[in-house]
Amino acid sequence: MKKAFITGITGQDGSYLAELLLSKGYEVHGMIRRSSSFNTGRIDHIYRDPHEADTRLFLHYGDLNDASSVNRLLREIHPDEIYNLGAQSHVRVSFDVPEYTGEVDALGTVRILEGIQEAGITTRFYQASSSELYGKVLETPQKETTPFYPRSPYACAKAYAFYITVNYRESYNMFACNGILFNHESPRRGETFVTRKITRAAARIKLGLQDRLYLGNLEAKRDWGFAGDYVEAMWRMLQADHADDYVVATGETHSVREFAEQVFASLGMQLAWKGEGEREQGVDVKSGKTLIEIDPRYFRPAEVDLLLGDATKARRELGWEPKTTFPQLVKMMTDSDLAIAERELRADGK
Ligand code: NDP
Ligand code: GDR
Repeated sequence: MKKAFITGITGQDGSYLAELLLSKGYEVHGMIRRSSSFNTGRIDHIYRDPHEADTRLFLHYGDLNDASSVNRLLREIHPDEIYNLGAQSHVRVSFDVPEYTGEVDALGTVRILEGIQEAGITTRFYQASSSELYGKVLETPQKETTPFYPRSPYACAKAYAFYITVNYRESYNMFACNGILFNHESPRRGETFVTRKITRAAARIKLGLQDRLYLGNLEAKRDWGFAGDYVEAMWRMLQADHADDYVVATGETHSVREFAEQVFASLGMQLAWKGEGEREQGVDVKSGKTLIEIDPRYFRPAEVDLLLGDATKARRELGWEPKTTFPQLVKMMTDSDLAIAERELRADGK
């Protein structure tokens, strides 16, 4: 039985990847952080009591900021595959906590790579690299050969992680890959990322639980895919004959404005836009009510305007293709948040 070790198992991608690896017969070990409140909500449905005979999912306390915990887990688990998904993953927040973001996202990566060396284990390593590396657009669509131009402390930290992964591959002949993943979303997406923020707010507005949604830059364009499809690409990278770096994307781009329009329309609210800049508002055509307002606090000191990925290499060499279309993704997330809002309404006794 193959053993996998996942950092960031409690996050969006970690939960889908753990499901995928368990379905393929792996024994899965995940690093979790001590938290004052429960942080395992995304994996509770696959977790079994460790005393049960056929348990294959094991959780271990650790932290990417704590090299001794990383080293201990690598020595004890001896994984065949390591997926480094753990990160302070919010781009806007990285401007507030730049040093911490560097500690976890950049140095956390070298802690694992060095831990592999120290433990003397042979393993395959996946690094969660990001389309944020492309930042300021130098070429469209972006592919593996497009130069990087990071635009946030998050992206700068991920640039270090990208290059240190390449460096350990070249220096020590380690099987280490970077997946340069474009934005991917799901009903399990964190509530402060823009897609989930929109689907959650639109569902709550529809049911009268909330009046308004406050957003930042509506013009930013992203290549949005489904997280469930993207974890398959991570796994395929580690099954390949040789280690390499791959772009994973859908090849379609949409603006934040367009995403919002589609979500609200799917709930029967057609948006019309009034005003300009920070005064712009999204108004429901039927009722005339203002549903969306701009709040400058959500603007970033430096923005990434346009992301559009070319995943030809992943298709050609890994046989990977996205399965979920943009309208399917919008529907999946909106339906899920509507069901959550309905439960909230019932719990309120309204
Ligand atoms: P999430 O924010 O949903 O999950 C991040 C995970 O990292 C959580 O499990 C979190 O734990 C864990 N974590 C945070 N800090 C630490 C730490 N100090 N030590 C150990 N674990 C830590 O991110 P996603 O699932 O969306 O993304 C997974 C990875 O892929 C991240 O590295 C992200 O930067 C990268 N990425 C994501 C993309 C996307 O569109 N989703 C695109 C490209 C790259 P806790 O639950 O306790 O907070
Ligand atoms: P991103 O995702 O920064 O691309 O990083 P996010 O959903 O946070 O932002 C996407 C775009 O939407 C604009 N935006 C807003 N964003 C947020 N969060 N909240 C708002 O209210 C809002 N209004 C407009 C942003 O300015 C931005 O242009 C994600 C993360 O998962 C990273 O970890 C990952 O590496 C990249 O995707 C690829």
